[in-house]
Amino acid sequence: MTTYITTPIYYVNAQPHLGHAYTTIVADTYSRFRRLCGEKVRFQTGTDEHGDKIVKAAENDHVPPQDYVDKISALFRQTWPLLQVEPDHFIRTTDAEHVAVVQRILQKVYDSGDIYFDEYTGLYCQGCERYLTGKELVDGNCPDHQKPPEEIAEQNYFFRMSRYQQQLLDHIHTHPEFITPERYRNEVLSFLSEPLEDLCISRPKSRLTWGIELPFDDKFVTYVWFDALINYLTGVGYPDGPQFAEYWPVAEHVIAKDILKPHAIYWPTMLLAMGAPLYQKLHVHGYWNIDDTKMSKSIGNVVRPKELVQEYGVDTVRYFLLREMSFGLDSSFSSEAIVARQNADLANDLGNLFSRATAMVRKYRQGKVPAPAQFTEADRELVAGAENMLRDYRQLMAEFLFHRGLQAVWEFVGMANRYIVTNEPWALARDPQNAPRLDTVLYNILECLRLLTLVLQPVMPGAAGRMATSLGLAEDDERICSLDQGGQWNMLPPGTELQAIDNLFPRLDDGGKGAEKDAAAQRKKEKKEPPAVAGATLLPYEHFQLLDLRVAEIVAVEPIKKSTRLLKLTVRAPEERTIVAGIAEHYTADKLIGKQVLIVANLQPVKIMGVSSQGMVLAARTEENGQERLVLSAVSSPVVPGSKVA
Ligand code: ME8
Repeated sequence: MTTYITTPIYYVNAQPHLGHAYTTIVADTYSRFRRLCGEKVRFQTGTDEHGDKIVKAAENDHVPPQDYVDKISALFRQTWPLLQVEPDHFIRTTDAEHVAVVQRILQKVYDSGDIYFDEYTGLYCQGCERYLTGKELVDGNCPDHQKPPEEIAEQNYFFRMSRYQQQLLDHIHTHPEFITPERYRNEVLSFLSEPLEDLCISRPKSRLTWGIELPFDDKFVTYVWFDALINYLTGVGYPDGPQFAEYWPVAEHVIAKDILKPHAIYWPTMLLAMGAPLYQKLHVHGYWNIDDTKMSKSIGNVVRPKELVQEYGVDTVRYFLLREMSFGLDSSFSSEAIVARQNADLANDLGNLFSRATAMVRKYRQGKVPAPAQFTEADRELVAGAENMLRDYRQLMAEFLFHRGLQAVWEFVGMANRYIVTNEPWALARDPQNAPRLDTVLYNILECLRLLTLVLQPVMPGAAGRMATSLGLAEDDERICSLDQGGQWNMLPPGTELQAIDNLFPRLDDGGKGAEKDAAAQRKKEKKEPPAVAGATLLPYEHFQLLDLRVAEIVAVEPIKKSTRLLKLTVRAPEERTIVAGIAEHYTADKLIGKQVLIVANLQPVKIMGVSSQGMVLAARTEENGQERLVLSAVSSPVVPGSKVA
């Protein structure tokens, strides 16, 4: 199997920012994921260097266009290594081979009669570099650039786009995966429900010279979109390079919603006209806003990838962007959000699991991977949890649902943390008779770490490399680089020596700045909208999302010695865990067994009266006749234990 994945080629009229970084990290992660699946991958990005906008930017910079595009294109090229983005090819539309391919295609489409000369009067938006239809305007303005378009009348060449409308519609109907997520497919279908106009594909040299000359009329240059889209073909050696046949039929493009129309309408109709197969998939994502505001130079809130990496480190940046944005929807970036993810998901959940587990192996087994003995039910559950995670991860990452793929991974991180708590290696270590059990428990925890290293490779290649080193594995070891070779249990060779590494994800201290800012923002917000419940603090939705609330079924109840208030509950959610609850004065064991209650499932375990409690049961606290009463939470009809509450 092969994969060809591309990003848009970015305009060189602006320096790389968070939006460019996101799309390119997505494409890089996907290409690494496909490699992890054993596929041959080609990943291409690059720069779009022709057109009005670029000429204006060069003028502002007081340099000739060629010098200007060389400078900004280099900035893009230099940014990707900082983000551990490793494209196989970086294309520029000023590359001689690209110019030749564009001219070849223009001539072909012209010869077949799909390009004609005509006079046109239209509404031209400089920002979009295209004519807008009256329908697209909002209050007379371009909706993206908030400016009225100029009315321009000129003679130009046109591509008979309308001729391919029906063929494109048929293709979209018969290939539901052609444009995803579905909302964008629907947007394109709605656009195609009206007759398509032909596309103006030239600019007279009297107005613009910085472009690719039309091969059949030297008084015109090519419209920048017709030139730019063809980069995807040039990059794989169109029309007869050896890579073209291999990669073009499996091409997948990643873009944001701003350039949906050129990619979903112009591009496939161009391909139909030149007789080339259509690309396979178009993956469309939403926009990053900054603190809920549109990112823009004039507001001065543009986030630069280099600064992000300097502040948070590349692994955190990559993880945050992929985890935080639901692919297809808009998302808001803030430093509070990235710090919260670093501290909760990376430092607490994953980092602690790693340091705790490896420290125990060093302490109890001189830092060597022990050989496992017989598996118990708890071990088999852990293995089943890993298998579920691997299955979900594979499917979700393949579908570009990165945020959900990572959620599945973090559920497994939680499971591994709970496995440590329930199996208490420190207690096993006290009695040499438990040595085989301790070996097994430690081995299983190390296998969790290895599988986490494997699945996190595409997302955080740097951190995964350090995780591999700590497990005593080479960075290119198949057990952490191949889902097929490494995606099973029992792969870590006993006897392997662990290596000491620095703390994987140190907690970020924001010096209280975040808290202060939060409080200030909170006060501002509260002025606008009073809390729903007097005295309650309003939580940002993201904080609520950090809670893992689940339905748990109580399967056993034991009193806790010397306590009149506490009960030790064994619950299934769906795996068994112990929770200590202060409900002994309100419920007897027979009233509790079989009851389904709501729990917080991702609290850090705490020891209460010598019992490790892994979660919290939710209950209402009321007062009756001056007496406190606790009433357990419940669901209105029975559900599968472990069901998520949201
Ligand atoms: O449109 N959030 O180039 P461009 C998320 N040259 N992604 C964003 C973003 C944001 N706020 N802002 C930009 C062009 N992007 C053409 C493309 S392709 C043949 C020609 C990302 O520099 C996103 O991928 O304006 C978007 O589609 C792209 O940058 C636009 O880049």
